[in-house]
This record gives sequence, structure tokens and C-alpha cells, in this order.
Amino acid sequence: MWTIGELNLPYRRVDWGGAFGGNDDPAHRARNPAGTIPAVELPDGRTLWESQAIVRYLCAVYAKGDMIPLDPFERAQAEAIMDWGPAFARAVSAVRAAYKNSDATLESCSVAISLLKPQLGMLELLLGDKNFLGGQNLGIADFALGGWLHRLMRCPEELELGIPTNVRSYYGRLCLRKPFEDHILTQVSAGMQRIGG
Ligand SMILES: N[C@@H](CCC(=O)N[C@@H](CS)C(=O)NCC(=O)O)C(=O)O
Repeated sequence: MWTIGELNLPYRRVDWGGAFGGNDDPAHRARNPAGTIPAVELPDGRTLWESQAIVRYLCAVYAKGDMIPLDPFERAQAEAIMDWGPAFARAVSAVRAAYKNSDATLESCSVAISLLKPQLGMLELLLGDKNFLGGQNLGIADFALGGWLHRLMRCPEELELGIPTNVRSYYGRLCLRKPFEDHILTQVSAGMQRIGG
């Protein structure tokens, strides 16, 4: 949804999966054979699934080389970051699962936090002095990582995750973007976050 917002595309969002159910409906399986979300239906009726494939497609068609590099090597560099995204996401998910556990303590979260540190260090390194993960402009790599970074930044402060400088300023830049506010800040992990659920 964040990508759609940045591309200023018209859309109709249908809440699906999770508490809304419907993932096993034959009509949904026809859109997404994995029975997960997201899935998109394009104006011509064709459908796409897998979030990163959807991001790549929308940027390739509607951003005209701005968000997805036309140069194959530059594109591969951005895609490498994108493909590393699940490693970062797993580390963030492990921290979230640890503190949301009803018996959670600072001590019980420490293993997940220590496993997060190298991934955070990697993100810091990838950013360097760039504005965004692909360089000076927002692009496909940011769409893959931004939502996960937001989930991380929403973790309770007592966890003392030690967010490095470049990561912190990068998140600040994302937060200034209206589509990020509309589709991530107000939609993802928006409720109160505390140790113990
Ligand atoms: N690799 C897939 C993962 C899809 C996925 O696991 N989606 C989750 C939600 S983030 C899902 O559909 N879970 C079942 C549900 O929410 O009902 C993608 O990026 O699209």
C-alpha cells in the first residue's frame, strides 16, 4: 500500500486475511495460490501475489526508472538489499515475539535483541551517508525494508535496542513522507507496545 501511495495510483483496498479471513476462498486462491496477503488485481483484471514482486512490478510500470533502476547492475544492487529484507524481518519479528510474550522480561528478550544487533549493523552499513537504501531517491529497497524498520522503531524503549545514527535519521526521513504516514505509521503496529503483550 505504501508503494501504491508513493506512486499516487488510484486503488481500492480490501482488508483480507488475519481477523478478516478469506485466505482459503477459491476466489482468493485464484488471485494468490499461496493463500496469503497481499494480492493485487490490476486494472485489466490480471492478478499478482508476493509483496516484493508486486513492488517491483508497480515501480517498473509506473515509476519509469525512478524507483527501480533501469541499469541492470544498479537494479541488482537494489534487489540485493530487497532480497536481504527477510533476514532483517526475521530478526525484528523475533524481538517482537519476545516482548509480546505474556511472561516477557528484559532478560527473556535479550537473546532476540543480541541476534538483531548484526542485522541493525548491516542496515547502518547499507545506508552509509545515503538518503535512502538505493541512493538519493526512494525506491524498491526502501519499500522492502521500511515497514519492518517501523515495526522495530515501535518496540518499547526499555529494550534499549541501540538504533544506530544512520538508521535513526533514515527512519526520520521516511516518517516525513505522507504515503508512509498514511500506509505505515497509522496502519502498522500503531497500538501501544509494551513488554508482556
Ligand atoms: N512472502 C510473502 C509472505 C506473505 C505472508 O505470509 N502474508 C501473511 C501476512 S503478512 C499472511 O497472509 N498471513 C496469513 C493471514 O494474515 O491470514 C509476501 O511477501 O507476500
